[in-house]
Amino acid sequence: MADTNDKIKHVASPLARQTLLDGALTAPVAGKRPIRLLPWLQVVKIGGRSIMDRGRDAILPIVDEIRKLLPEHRLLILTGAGIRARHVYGVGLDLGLPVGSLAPLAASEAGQNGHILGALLAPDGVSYIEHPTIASQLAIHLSAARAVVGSAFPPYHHHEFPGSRIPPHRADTGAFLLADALGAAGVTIVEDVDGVYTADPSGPDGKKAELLRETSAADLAKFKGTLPIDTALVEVMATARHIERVQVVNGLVPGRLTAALRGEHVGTIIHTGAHQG
Ligand code: GWN
Ligand code: ATP
Repeated sequence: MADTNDKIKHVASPLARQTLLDGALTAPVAGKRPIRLLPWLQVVKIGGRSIMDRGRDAILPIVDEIRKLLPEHRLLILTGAGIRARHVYGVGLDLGLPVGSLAPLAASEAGQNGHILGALLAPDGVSYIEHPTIASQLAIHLSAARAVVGSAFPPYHHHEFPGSRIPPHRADTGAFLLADALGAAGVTIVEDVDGVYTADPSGPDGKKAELLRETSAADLAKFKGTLPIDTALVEVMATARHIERVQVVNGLVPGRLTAALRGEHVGTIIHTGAHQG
């Protein structure tokens, strides 16, 4: 057989001759900030339990607010899972299902909530788009419409981390991961509380709970007690590449989402680990 090696061109690759496990070796190549793919995009996460489960009283005012925001912003609206996911967790856990089986079951409710919101915004040219479409055709859809709706739940499916029985990467985490990967302009998390409090305002110590107007992922990592956002989001925010802050706002108060998207401080601002420069 003829020796063809001398005809093969060498392709120079800076990472070809070293392990990818040594950060010191990869840093000169991989240490740079990634480009912002959609720097004009605003990501809005709508709570599943906190907003969608409340039905028309909570959903219709938000739909109205989003409709009015369309001329001003280009939006990726992502919905969370709510009560139906909690029910499926209950049934699945009782049966002993692993976390990797529960993750897609819960995720499907986030998608259902997105389909509901997408249907209500259809007269304004807004549609629900699927996870694979978000992954590969978001830009073209946002060229055709001012906003699209999708599921906030990240599709970890059977790859979900087995550290806990309830899937740790839920809708808040999924919305943030997407926004950071896209280099979006901002992330707003819409809940049924004014922001992050020192304790759950609906819990036993609710009367004493104080609103934290401003906090950081580093401080929340040390926070004792419950939060209105996924714990995994706090971890992910620490290593963010683009998104420097997230605002948690009350979607039951008309105008709060609009104000937040205009850059006003109307909820809790959480500073991430990402820095400009
Ligand atoms: O089904 O409501 O997308 O956008 O995580 O996967 O569990 O899927 O397993 O394109 O790919 O239920 O079918 O469902 O919510 O996630 O979608 O209607 O493969 O449009 O088929 O990454 O929507 O769904 O639940 O988001 O969050 O067909 Mo649904 Mo979800 Mo639709 Mo999607 Mo999962 Mo797909 Mo997927 Mo699955
Ligand atoms: P999903 O979209 O995953 O369903 P969600 O965003 O709709 O979630 P929850 O997970 O229910 O909403 O989180 C919001 C709730 O968190 C609030 O209604 C509040 O009672 C509760 N909560 C717990 N701890 C705190 C806290 N420290 N500060 C504010 N709210 C808190």
